[in-house]
Amino acid sequence: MSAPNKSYDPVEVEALKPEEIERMRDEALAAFAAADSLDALHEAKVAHTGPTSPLALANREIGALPPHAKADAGKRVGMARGAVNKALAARQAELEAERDARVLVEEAVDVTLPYDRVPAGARHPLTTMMERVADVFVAMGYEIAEGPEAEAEWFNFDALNFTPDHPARQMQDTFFVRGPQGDHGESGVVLRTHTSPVQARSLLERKPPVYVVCPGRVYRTDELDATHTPVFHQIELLAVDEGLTMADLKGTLDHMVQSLFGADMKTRLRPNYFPFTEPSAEMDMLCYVCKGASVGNPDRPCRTCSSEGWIELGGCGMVNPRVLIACGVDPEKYSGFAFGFGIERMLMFRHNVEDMRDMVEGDVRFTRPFGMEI
Ligand code: FA5
Repeated sequence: MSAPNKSYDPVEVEALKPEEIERMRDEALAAFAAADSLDALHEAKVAHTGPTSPLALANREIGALPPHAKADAGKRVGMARGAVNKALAARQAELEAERDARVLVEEAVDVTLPYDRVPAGARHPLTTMMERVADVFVAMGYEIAEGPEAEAEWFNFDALNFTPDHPARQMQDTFFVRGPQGDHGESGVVLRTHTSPVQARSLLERKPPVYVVCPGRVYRTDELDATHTPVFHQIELLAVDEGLTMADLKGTLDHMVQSLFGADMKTRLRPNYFPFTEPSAEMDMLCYVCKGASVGNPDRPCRTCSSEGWIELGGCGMVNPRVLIACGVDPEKYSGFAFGFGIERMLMFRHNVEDMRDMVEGDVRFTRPFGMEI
């Protein structure tokens, strides 16, 4: 900044000459008018109104003027700066309005366009049902156990006390993959006909106490019809510990149906035969729709249980001591219970599915109503 100048002549201070101030003002106005974007306007603003702009520098010169000249120069520079700021604000408003109008056009959403027709996937109800059942037992401390679907005949039959001439081994039930091999009769291979071989695998892999639940796919040479499929799913449960009795089995079954179908549910057992359990039973659960009220009551027929009041679930029983021995478990010390049932059948009565074929044909119109449950 110049030192105070007693013999001041404004004309001599170049930066404060009227025509010089006008030139600075006009240059600023022209730069603002030429700015075609907010970024360009910002650059022009810094150049023409910033601390090192010509008008700001001229303004500083005023301070060095003698008092009588200050007012005149100050007025000139002030008017020029006022005009520049006004033009800047006007151009800023103009460019912002242009930007807003452009954004409205560019980001417009046509709400009449068809929605995205690629639906998010959902899991098959058989999968979610199997997990739901398994979760009941995982919550009680059971472990999930697995076994192969192409299973050694020994695990599928022999270890489970199926005698060599048991009808279940015959071709009408079992898909045989490979017959016995070699001179020592190495076990043949079958597609497992039930999840029970996982009982034997679990007992050989673990030391008692054993508490496992095994969901899985099984195969039988059944024709595909409304109530059968050659590939279906079972869930198996095995508990082996000291002092387990049929009462533990019954309590576990009751807990399962109460968890899945409601607190007022119960089960009943009917005598049956399985080679790997002794005694064995068929397990039924109370019909969760009519709760037995349809029995002998023609005015209140129930489609779910055919007015029988009970729905058949599957098989169960106390683990046969011969199975424990085959798997190296001392039957004098340990006892166990097991049960197994079909998931397709459970899905059928739980959701009133009339034809099992709907579950395997892969039509999304069947699975969609089950929703996005995960
Ligand atoms: C068994 O498979 C025994 N392993 C169950 C068991 C486990 C008993 C543990 C004792 C202790 P079963 O052959 O009855 O039992 O079959 C069990 C269930 O599988 C049936 O109740 C039925 O729900 C289902 N099931 C059988 N065959 C088919 C099929 N072709 N299609 C769909 N589900 C089937």
